[in-house]
Amino acid sequence: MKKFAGLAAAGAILVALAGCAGGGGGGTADGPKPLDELVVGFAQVGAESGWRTANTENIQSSFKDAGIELKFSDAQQKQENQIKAIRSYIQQGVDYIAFSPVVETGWDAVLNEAKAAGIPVILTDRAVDSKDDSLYVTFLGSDFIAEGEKAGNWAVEEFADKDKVNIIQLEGTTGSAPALDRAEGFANIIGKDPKFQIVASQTGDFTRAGGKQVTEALLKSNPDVDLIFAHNDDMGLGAIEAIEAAGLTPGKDIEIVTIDAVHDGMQALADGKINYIVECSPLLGGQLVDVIKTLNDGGTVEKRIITEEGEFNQEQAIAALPDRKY
Ligand code: GYE
Repeated sequence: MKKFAGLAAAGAILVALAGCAGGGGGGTADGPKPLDELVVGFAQVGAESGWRTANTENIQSSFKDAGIELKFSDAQQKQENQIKAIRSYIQQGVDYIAFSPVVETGWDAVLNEAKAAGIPVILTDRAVDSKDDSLYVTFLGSDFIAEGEKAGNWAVEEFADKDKVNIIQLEGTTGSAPALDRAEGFANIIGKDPKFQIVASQTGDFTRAGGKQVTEALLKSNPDVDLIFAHNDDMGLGAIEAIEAAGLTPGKDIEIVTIDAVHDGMQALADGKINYIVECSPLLGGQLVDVIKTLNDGGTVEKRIITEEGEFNQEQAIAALPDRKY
């Protein structure tokens, strides 16, 4: 297994080369701005999941520790709110804007406004779908296609002896990078063998309530399900409730594979109710602060900074839980 491969390298991906960061930002021709004079605006997606809560806490504490002022907004999973927050950061003349785009498309106009104002934008966690990659300095976050592929590879091994595997897929927020890419990665692997059939696939919007509601409805129309692939732990946790309410045993009658590895998901895995979790780390705050410091010093960063992650089976979850920070 490839667990934790390269984890140590994750913090070392930033490169500081000579040259201009592109756009304005804190660093000026006179040299870097003192950190306590920098102002960063962060437009968060919402508070939809355990992952998001951990991500928000980590970002806020990383900026506090670095002594950099952070303006923070929560868009409640609505793109229009995120666009408003970004516009307000532009008006306030912050030094940098960072955000996690709720969906992939529809950002060019507001990002052009930031560019015109000379404010560098850093994408954290989720990508945008734009032809113009000059609209952001870097995209810092996980490889969601690889995460979907890891879930698919586990399913191939787990069901090696079965002739037919019926799958329900609980999708994340429609149009979001992690929902699109995790579905694609999973399909890349299971699509090679026709014994795997996705009998139903619907969005649960990355929430526990959504996962429960969708699973309840889908189990009624698809009584013969072997596996649920949930795009995050929270929807998997909702699915557990729905499976139990249907008088079945999660983890046995219906197996579950999820992505994230937040505390409640890991507990369910340790309890045998989830069968496997692919890790997606929410701890992006330190890397985001490093990017901003590098740009402030007049350096450049790589256009894509990928977070390295592991995978957990039930024994590994039991071993990892006591030290898990989120
Ligand atoms: O997996 C999910 C959250 O964008 C990677 O968003 C993030 C996803 C995460 O709601 O739990």
